[in-house]
Amino acid sequence: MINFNSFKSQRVRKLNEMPIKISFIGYPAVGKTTILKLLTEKKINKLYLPTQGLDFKTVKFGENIISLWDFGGQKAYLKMNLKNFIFGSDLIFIVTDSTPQNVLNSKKLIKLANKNIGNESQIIALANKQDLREHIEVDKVEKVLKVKTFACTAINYSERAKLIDIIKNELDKASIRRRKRE
Ligand SMILES: Nc1nc2c(ncn2[C@@H]2O[C@H](COP(=O)(O)OP(=O)(O)O)[C@@H](O)[C@H]2O)c(=O)[nH]1
Ligand SMILES: [Mg+2]
Repeated sequence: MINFNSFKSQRVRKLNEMPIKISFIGYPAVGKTTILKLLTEKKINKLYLPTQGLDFKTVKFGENIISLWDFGGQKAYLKMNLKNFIFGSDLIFIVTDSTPQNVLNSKKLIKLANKNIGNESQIIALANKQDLREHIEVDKVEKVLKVKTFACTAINYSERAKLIDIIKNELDKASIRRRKRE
């Protein structure tokens, strides 16, 4: 069981302020919905149900309300809507399924995201589906994407703690960035 109370002391944002926003961006079927389920629920349905447009979930980490945004879709749709979608994100996760083609395409998403964010947001990548035989190793994915990249296998419930740790660490850094701006 994860102890969300460990987030308590951080007070990244107070409850009456805007919730922390974390966006998950990636092409269809890379695992965004599965990652959100990993963070919010216990049971993961392995059946693939494509997300229409965007999906949104809220979790409470200690005193912090965090909104998780699952934003997928085909290239044209992503391109058109990315700016509005990621607006105000504290963290932006670019999710890739760790196949060569998808990693290259995800690099374009990062470029697009970079054009549309201010210094309030941090872009991080998740190299998902590391369990599959054809996966690219995380350090190679990172070299291509040129943003901090973490390995991930979202269908393994045991990866939940790791993912929560990543988010916790990145939110710490985000709160430092925010304090510096204030
Ligand atoms: N082998 C494997 N399959 C995964 C992993 N993560 C997600 N999937 C599967 O990939 C499919 C698409 O996942 P989904 O989360 O719906 O993708 P989304 O379109 O990005 O939201 C589903 O069948 C998932 O069960 C993973 O780490 N490994
Ligand atoms: Mg989805």
